[in-house]
Amino acid sequence: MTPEGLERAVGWLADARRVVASTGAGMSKESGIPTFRDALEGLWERYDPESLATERGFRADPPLVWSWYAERRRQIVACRPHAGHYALAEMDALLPSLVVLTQNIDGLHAAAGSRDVVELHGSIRRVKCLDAHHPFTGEIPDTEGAPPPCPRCGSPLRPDVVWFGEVLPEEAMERAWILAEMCDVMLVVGTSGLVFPAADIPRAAKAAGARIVEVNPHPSGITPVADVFLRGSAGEVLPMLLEGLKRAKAESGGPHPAA
Ligand code: BV8
Repeated sequence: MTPEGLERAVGWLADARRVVASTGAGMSKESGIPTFRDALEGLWERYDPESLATERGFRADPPLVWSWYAERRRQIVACRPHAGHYALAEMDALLPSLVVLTQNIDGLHAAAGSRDVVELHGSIRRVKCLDAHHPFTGEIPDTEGAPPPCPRCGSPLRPDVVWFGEVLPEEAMERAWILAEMCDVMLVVGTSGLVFPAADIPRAAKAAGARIVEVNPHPSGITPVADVFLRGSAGEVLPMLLEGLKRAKAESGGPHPAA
């Protein structure tokens, strides 16, 4: 990452009226949550997430998929946001408008204090039933084996996440496309840009004239449309962007322009 690249990104953020952060699994890696590109470990190493994270996979073996999510949920609820999550949350007060669009299901952006988070792929912290999508309001049973039945209709409970082959939440996607059209800067953090339609959102923002700033230790499917590629991890780069933004706002003196 060059100092010039960082300064250019800070300048765009400081001048922006509307900023959108678009985050993927790499955003949570430093909180201890493996990414999808990381090979599954232990019991799960012989499974492919794309086969487990599907309705077909669940119907074929409900106990296997329910147990996989129970294991991931246990892992995730023990994890905490890292400096990158907190830096993004602190930007809320420095920017006229900041919305976080996340592919992550771990809830760490909200836990760090980000006030406007759109969960494109749902949340592992919620469950619903398979056949009627009745929301389950109790404490999620931390059980292995067969998924518990929905108290309302008896259909097996499943995680309230978007599986491969399932459409994303309509309201979330409508908002995401509008934000992509309207934002001045999109900060794309920790995504390989391989899963759609989420991967199309930065491309839509670019086509609408937004500056694309990418944060990733490696090039990704988004890098070709990035105006600045900040090579590095979320936990190291986002705090640097925050410090630069604080300096720029102090130098400009004035409050940020209304969104
Ligand atoms: C859809 C929730 C319409 C579940 C997830 C066949 C049939 C149906 C659809 C398709 C099909 N073939 C293709 C599709 C489309 C499919 C798709 O895109 N497939 C891909 C594999 C090609 N999409 C869908 O199915 C979507 N729905 O299209 O519906 C439809 C309906 C019916 C029929 C046709 C169409 C639904 C997609 C959502 C799936 N659910 N998650 C769960 O988590 O269990 S996806 C899941 O994987 C994540 O949410 C995330 O979106 C994705 C992983 O991507 P990333 O987040 O980018 O993470 P990844 O591991 O890939 O990369 C990590 C990055 O971080 C790397 O770049 C790395 O360098 C970087 N990194 C590492 N460390 C750090 C870091 N960055 C910063 N800091 C660090 N420290």
